[in-house]
Amino acid sequence: MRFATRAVHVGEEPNLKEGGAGDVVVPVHVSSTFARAEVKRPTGGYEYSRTSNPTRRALEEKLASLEGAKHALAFSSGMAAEATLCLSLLKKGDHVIAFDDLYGGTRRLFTETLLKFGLDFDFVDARRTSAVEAAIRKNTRMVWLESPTNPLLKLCDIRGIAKIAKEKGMVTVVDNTFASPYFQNPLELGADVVVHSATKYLGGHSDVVGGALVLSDDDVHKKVRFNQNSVGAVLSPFDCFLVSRGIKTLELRMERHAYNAQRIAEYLEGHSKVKGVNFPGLRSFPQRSLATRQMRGPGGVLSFVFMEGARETERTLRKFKVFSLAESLGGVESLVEHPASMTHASVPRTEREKLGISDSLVRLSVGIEDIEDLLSDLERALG
Ligand code: P1T
Repeated sequence: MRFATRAVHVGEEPNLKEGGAGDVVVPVHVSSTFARAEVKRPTGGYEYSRTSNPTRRALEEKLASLEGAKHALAFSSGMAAEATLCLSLLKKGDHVIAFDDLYGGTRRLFTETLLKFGLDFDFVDARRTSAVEAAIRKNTRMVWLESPTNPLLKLCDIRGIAKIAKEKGMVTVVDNTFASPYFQNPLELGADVVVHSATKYLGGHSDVVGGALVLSDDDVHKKVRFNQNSVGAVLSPFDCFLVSRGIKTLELRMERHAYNAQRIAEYLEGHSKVKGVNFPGLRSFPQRSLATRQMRGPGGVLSFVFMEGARETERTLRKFKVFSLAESLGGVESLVEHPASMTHASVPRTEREKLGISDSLVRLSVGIEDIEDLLSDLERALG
């Protein structure tokens, strides 16, 4: 089955057996526990909802299908998924190589939470595969990538890096939140684990916080599943329903997000108050050939450098009317934000500036509204 069909149907096949109601939408199983007929064996395969739940199971099947994977696990946030993955695969003394441009919260998890447990991190410019290779140590266990990155939309060669990592026995993790499974499937490129903030395109409506891990290796799955139950940061049944519902329109939404973002990127590129635009769909995008090789579309997030300084940038951000000034991305509504003071405020200033996250950088999550209204809003705000 093709993507849009799987997005609608996988995990939600109606139960037409005797006694099944035939729901075309998986029911929200709110029960925290499940009764059994015998002491030693759960009758329907379910025991307790932290361990597993039928609504969560349905979502996990859908997620695995969309990433072409064997397994998926749904968490209470993207950060919960990331933390559980690290707890499952790393131990004291291990070294991780991470892309230096990452969501600020991921960087904070590494440098402020996990560092305390004796893990070591190196942040490298993974646009150059050779920089990743040069950072490998004897104790390197994991390579952590985002592609495209948040907020600068940098790409890395997932296939090339995963190949090197595999040869050295390291796990390659790719945060696929920005592309969504509609535009990119990192496991097909050789990655081992895909991370999603389901809060973004998967949920799609800014009404749920969730996360996911998607993978095919049975051993890794066993470890992560054990720790998902042990740590307990699972997605609630109602939130699983919301994410499953969101995914059904993922293809339609992503097509519109990408179309609107392309129009806006091209408009901004020609604007006299804009110094540069970061968007994989632009002809001028420096990694254009890599983008067309590993992605099926550019996504709906872009960032641009405003010609003005910090104060004028802040003043401009307050002038938007259709775009809301807010963190997050991937919802149907357009959002504008200031990475240096919002999503990436936890990254030290010197590091931010080195990466290109200046006080004049603005990030847009382009929604699915009418493009003419979005362009007028930009014109008014920048004008
Ligand atoms: O917010 P949460 O669901 O916990 O997901 C964290 C996360 C992980 N990975 C990427 C690439 C992300 O962008 C995020 C969350 N990002 C934002 C809230 C933001 O505005 O960038």
